[in-house]
Amino acid sequence: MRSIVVLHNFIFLLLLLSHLNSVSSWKKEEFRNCNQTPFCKRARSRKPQHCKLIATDVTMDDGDLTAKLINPDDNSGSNPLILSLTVYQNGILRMKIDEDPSHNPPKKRFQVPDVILPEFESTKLWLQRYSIDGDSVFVYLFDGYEAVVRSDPFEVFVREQGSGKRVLSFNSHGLFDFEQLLVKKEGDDWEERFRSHTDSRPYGPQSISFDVSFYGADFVYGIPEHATSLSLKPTNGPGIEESEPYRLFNLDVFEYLHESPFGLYGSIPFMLSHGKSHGTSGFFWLNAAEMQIDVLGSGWDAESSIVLHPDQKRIDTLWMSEAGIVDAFFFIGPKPKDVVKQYASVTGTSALPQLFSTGYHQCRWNYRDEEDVKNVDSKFDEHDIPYDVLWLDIEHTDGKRYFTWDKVSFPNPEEMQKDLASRGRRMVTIVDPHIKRDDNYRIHKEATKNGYYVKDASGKDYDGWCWSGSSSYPDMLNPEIRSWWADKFAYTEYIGSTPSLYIWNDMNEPSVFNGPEVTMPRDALHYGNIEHRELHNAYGYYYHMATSEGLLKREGGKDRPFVLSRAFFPGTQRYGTVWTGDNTAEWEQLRVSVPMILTLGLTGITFAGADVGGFFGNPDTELLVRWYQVAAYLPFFRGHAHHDTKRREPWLFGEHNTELMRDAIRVRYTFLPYFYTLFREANVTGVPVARPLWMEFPYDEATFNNDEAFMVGNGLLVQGVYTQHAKDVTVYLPRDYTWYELKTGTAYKGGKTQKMEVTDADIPVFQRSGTIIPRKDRFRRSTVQMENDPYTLVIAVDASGAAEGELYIDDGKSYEFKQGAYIHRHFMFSNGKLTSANLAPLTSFGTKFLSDCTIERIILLGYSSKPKSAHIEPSNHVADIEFGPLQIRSGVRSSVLTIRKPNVRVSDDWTINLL
Ligand code: NBV
Repeated sequence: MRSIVVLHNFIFLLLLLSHLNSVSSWKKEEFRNCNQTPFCKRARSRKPQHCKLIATDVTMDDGDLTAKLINPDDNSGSNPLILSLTVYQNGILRMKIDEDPSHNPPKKRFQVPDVILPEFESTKLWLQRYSIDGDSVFVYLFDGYEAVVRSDPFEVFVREQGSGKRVLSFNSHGLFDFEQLLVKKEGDDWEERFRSHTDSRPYGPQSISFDVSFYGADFVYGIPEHATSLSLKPTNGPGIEESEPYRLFNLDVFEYLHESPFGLYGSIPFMLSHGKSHGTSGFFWLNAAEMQIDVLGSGWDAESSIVLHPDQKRIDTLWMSEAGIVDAFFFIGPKPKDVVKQYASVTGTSALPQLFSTGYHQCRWNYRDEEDVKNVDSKFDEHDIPYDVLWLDIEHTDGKRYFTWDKVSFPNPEEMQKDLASRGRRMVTIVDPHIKRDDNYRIHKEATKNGYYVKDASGKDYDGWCWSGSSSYPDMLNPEIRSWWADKFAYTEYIGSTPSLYIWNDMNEPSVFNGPEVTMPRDALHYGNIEHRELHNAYGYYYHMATSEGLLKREGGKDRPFVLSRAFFPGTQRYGTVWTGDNTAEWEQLRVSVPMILTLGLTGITFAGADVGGFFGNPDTELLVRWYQVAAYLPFFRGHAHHDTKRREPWLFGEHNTELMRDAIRVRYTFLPYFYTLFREANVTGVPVARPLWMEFPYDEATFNNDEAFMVGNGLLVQGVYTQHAKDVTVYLPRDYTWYELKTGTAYKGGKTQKMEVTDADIPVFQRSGTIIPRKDRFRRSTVQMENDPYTLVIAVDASGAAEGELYIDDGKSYEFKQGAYIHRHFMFSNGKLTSANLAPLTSFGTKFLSDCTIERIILLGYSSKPKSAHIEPSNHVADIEFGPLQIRSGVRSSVLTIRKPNVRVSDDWTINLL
């Protein structure tokens, strides 16, 4: 027995060392490429017109249109497939293709539950009419759009009625293929081997693949998570050598590259296209198995005889998945925001975060002990740097048994949290899904006794290696197990936790050090006899969901959860925040963090960020400062570092650099009212906080491919600086607007690419003409201290002298906003008159949110008249006007027109007349 334990420990040490070896970079050989992945290789080798299916037997069933897909020339006895089309409000077409249950397939293929919103299902339009013309069936979709199912060859497309212009199409190139489940007969060998691992594949090959075409598209975007550009480069076609498809397979990738189509920690099979002629459209495939997606370069089909609407520009793509069913959604747009809203109507909008979590977070692997925590916390105050949350990584636990504390380093966790809370700060601890197989560990005992673990192919509790050594993984697909897990966050269960403690879920791909590709074997088994291969990409989603539900439960549903997750899937936005995992302290990684976060926003997950400074390695000071300056404008803002790196808290690099980092963080706090208003917009509509330029300027081609700059809401344009010793940067300011540089108020005409000087003090940020942005300019220690601070409004007028903006305020933590307890104002400026009008519904029921906050300053940019005073109604008060400082940063002074102390309340209706 003892020798087994010693051997185990030895193996564990080896595995750990191989995982910790930070000098080696990305281990290519640990992960399968397409050629080593039989379903991908097969799909990629198929030629256009491979599919011989025709659609027949069209009927109406339950308000849906159904048809059979059969191959009339096939005598092998293969079964028909069932196709169904459903139409939902706002022009959303859903298409499912699955095996025909009446032919008794060996089991039901996995269809991912718990992602599609029930509210969405209820927007289904009950199809009553369709028309058949020759070979095609027509279904009315939406104002001016229809869906068409062509029988032979089988094809589905969406097009404009009348003009016949196509928007999206499926199987136009005949690459559709659907491998049906098989019953094993003697002699069948379906095993797949990769390195030392064997996948038993008990149902044989079960992959699905098809082509999707986006019409009028100049670029395609989306399908995170990859470290790559915002617009997706072609991966296959003439002149593209040795390319890999974009892989969607949630993996713990050690030291990922800054430019690669390989899969990272999360997967969202949702692609958007944008172009000058159609605008924007989207395609989403709800499927949790490994997926590979090719963007096909023009000319990829040169040898094919199919001539597909040559008058319309188009991007073709190939979608391949190892298992599951076709459950696909077509979004017609036609504007960028329409597509993200359509996607959000299916999978949900992002949860409204607590205000504190929109501030700055300080993390490190690890803050060693309570003393360390105290010191770091007090240094922030000493250096006048605001921050809201201090994080504890895996070393805070008793031997990586989550929900416990290392008794030597953290003897008084409650006191520690209360001490932070006394200054309005929160703490986050890590809770990973690998459960230590230790008979004295309560969680393990309960999970074993109740049969709550994922099973291996033989039916035993799956046992893999992770931080905690030999570990098992709760089967989060099962709602009962999720509920059990959620209960673990009760204060009486998670001893040492307090209401100011929130959670971080790491390693939930799931990461298994000794598993194939550092994850769980595909033939492991979940609740309902679902194979891990069918569920893989959603495991982390269910884990995140259960944790988030735990935080909700512990406060009786009153406190909004904050849970950061590394793995993600469609719907994750409803449960929490995501970060881009283990990046590296390199300039190129700072650069790629921007398109990665923008892509997450486009695909639903707006509350996302990257480790500031880079997780692996030591950033040089300049890189660290630039990273703060860029990340201050991205939705989730957290500094984090690997334990092998040098300490890098903002005060460790000399007074000048401390000042630069302080400024960057303070600017973020200044804009928190604006960020929070945008988070509210994201919560209501699905439109992200950080947006690619083309989302705001969809007609301006110069923006389509730009991923070095981004918009925060519709008002701020942020241009990152991604090179060392930069003296200037090239900035494109979208046309038709004037842009006001944030710190100086200098105006620039849009429509031009220009070189702008930069210093180490900041990166170029501009406010767009026509917008009003709310700020809080007084510097405090954290969001809590800012609560009663007065606001500043910055008005940047457009060519007609007008501007508008919004401000949303609530208690920042509870769900009372759902009962109408919030303030939502609309500010309008025109003809020298600023009005504040209510946007919140006037409810006579529910609670009200009250605020005594006032507006202490109004800054006008680009206003050419020279008024002498500001007359306020209804109070009749007169406020002074002066040419005052543009107070965004200590030391910077620039004269702009300022209305001083209007002192109007944010909750009231008022008008200010400039006279
Ligand atoms: O828990 C330790 C780290 C964590 O700091 C990091 O943020 C995660 O992405 N974790 C990964 C596990 C080990 C990484 C080498």
